Amino acid sequence: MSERLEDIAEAMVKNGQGLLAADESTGTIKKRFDSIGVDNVEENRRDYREMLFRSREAMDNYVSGVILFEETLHQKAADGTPLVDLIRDADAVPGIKVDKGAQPMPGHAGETVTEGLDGLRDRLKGYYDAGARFAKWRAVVSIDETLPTWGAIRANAHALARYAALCQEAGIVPIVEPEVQMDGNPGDHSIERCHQVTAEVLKAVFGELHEQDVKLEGIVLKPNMVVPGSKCAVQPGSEEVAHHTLSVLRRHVPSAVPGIAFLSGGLSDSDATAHLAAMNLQKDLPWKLTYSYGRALQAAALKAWGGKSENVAAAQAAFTHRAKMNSLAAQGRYQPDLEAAA
Ligand code: 5MM
Repeated sequence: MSERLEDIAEAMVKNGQGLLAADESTGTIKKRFDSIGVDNVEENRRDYREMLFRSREAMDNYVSGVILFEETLHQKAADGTPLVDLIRDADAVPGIKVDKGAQPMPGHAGETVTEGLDGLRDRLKGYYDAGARFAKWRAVVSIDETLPTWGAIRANAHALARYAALCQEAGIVPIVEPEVQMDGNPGDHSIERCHQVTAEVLKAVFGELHEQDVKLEGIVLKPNMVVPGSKCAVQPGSEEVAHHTLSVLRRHVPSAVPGIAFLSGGLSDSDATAHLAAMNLQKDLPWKLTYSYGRALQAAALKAWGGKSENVAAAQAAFTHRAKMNSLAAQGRYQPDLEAAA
């Protein structure tokens, strides 16, 4: 594997492949496990993630990299193989979530700022030695009729840029993830409001990246798609989502950025795939458009697994199917009838 930031970033978004976001913190994976009645203990977290990383067809063909939670970066499979080696063996890049979570922002009711900059330079050295070649930091942007405030946008953009600069210094590609929430509170905003807020946020983020001399060729952007809130009465089709999303991205994301890997943000599996496919029908895009999905890649596999070893093959098949559909979407070759055929 090449060590140039540009080459790592290119490898993360290479044609038809995308990222598996498996970096649920211990609290978030508890919610996922609660939904299938599985105890949130280290062994179960290991078994679940090992099951995903041993899905050879998916990992070899559709997954370019995996975002890990710190525990997983250092964890070994049941037979003693480091989980990082399973990822590398599939020619995928191991990555690490380095933020410490979105915390309430003082003086800004209903808004958060992501923490984790203190000591990050030293932590990054350790992550690099453990095999991570990219990192992820997620800023969470609240949205309603009056939020976000400029103060929260600016604080989060500043932190994202400081994180990105530190990553590049350490030889690690930063995934820059500013997430305008789809299923926040109250979550009934229109697609036009999401368009407006996403544009403001990206403008601020790229302004800060520029001011802090972050090399755009060595980042991957992980934004939300431009969609209405999940409780909005009007839910558009994929063509409209693609139109709004591409219009914002074209105005605010420089062409030096090699790739954009969307989050799924609570979209259904099929919507996450269909929206990505609609965008990739455009042929003249300056960046690769792919996926960095957590829920939209894992939900079906999690349900099929249910914590039982006898279900591993079925869960791997479910994961492989979703990864394949999204890979086709990233190439503009997805058709909804492929879902039924499978
Ligand atoms: C996999 O979930 C990630 C970690 O979330 P927590 O820090 O809350 O545990 C999350 O950042 C994820 O990488 C992105 O939101 C994308 O996941 P989705 O499910 O939105 O595609």
